[in-house]
Amino acid sequence: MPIPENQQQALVSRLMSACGGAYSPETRRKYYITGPQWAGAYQGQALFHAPTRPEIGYADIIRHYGKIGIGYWCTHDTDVIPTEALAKDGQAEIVAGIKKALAENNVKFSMVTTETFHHAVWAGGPAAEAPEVREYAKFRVRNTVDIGHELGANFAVYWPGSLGYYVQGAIDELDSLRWYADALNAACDRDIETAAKYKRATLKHCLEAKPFEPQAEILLPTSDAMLAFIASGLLTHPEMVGLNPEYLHELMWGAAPRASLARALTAGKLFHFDINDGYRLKHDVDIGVGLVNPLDWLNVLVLLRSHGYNGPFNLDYKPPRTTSAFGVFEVSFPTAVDRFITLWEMAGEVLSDPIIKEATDALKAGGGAANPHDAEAVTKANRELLTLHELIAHRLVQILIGAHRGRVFSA
Ligand code: XLS
Ligand code: MG
Ligand code: MG
Repeated sequence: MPIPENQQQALVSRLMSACGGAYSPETRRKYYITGPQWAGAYQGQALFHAPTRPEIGYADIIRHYGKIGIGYWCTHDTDVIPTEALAKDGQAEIVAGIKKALAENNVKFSMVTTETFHHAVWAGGPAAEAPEVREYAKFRVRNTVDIGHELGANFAVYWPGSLGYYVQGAIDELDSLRWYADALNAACDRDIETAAKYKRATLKHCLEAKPFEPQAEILLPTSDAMLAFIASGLLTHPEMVGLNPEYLHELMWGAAPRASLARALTAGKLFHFDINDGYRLKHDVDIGVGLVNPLDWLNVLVLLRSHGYNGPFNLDYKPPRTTSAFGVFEVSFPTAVDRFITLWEMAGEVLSDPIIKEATDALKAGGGAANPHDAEAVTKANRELLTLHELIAHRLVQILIGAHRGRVFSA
């Protein structure tokens, strides 16, 4: 029987509560979960897709986040401030409006990011040949730092997706990287000044990599490329600059996200983390966290919990275009938050699971070969122990599906 339009929201709400397993807004607020303006405002549009949802302003998005229990909001400089108003009176008015909306809904400001990809001024990238483009880029990142301090941010993010080209040979990659570093240096210098003025700590400046778009070729396509860039000597304050990896952006190029994160942690550069999901070697589909790769996500969170990551988890995903405006805040955001919390708590269970612990300890103890220089003896000493790798993987799946608590299916 067809479901008339005026009964559909009620159906969605009834099935949402039938799903159960939701956390209260108070519980959700205990996690460092941040909600981007652009995720809430996403209307379902893409290169081949017209929007499916109406526009929505920042005050409504902040209100919805507050109600759901997403305790932090973040934005690009131009998500709500028109490009022409940046660093002018118009900006001050909007920033005052944002402050008010945040305070009214008990939502804090976590991060500000400079949009260096959308406006026509960035057609040649944020580090184009023309000096005035580069001066404009400096102006923009300095202004972003100012907005960040004004609103109480702790992080600034930069996604240099337009640092690259469609056709090869016209730009010199070494020049581009040097010029891009100049902009980051301008941001850090401004931050040092502004933080002192506001008597606040400086921001953590986070680079975000994405391998395949929007340029055809990207100069800093992966988090690892960015680690090398940070350590290249081009930055005047490399200690202020780290990474904002995005789960899917690592998966997109075929990486193991957990290994990418491990390399960032090893370098002490995992500052911020964009959470979502998707598929290997595809475009940036930005699906809600845990909908595609929940087991991999569990493993990622085990790694982050074991190594004390305490930065934000930023819901940088796109509510699907099949989800209505009602569904965005009734289904999409609350379920994304709750899957994250569930996986985070499960990761805690993994860390205290006695079977995993004993298996891991046994692997680390090794078999105790009498002569560690004898390949055959070393191999033999560990042969049976190494079966534990598969046993641990099985145990992780059991924890994911609840089988460790005795859940079984009878045939
Ligand atoms: C785009 C990026 C973007 C950054 C911030 O793919 O994920 O949303 O997170 O500019
Ligand atoms: Mg992102
Ligand atoms: Mg993405």
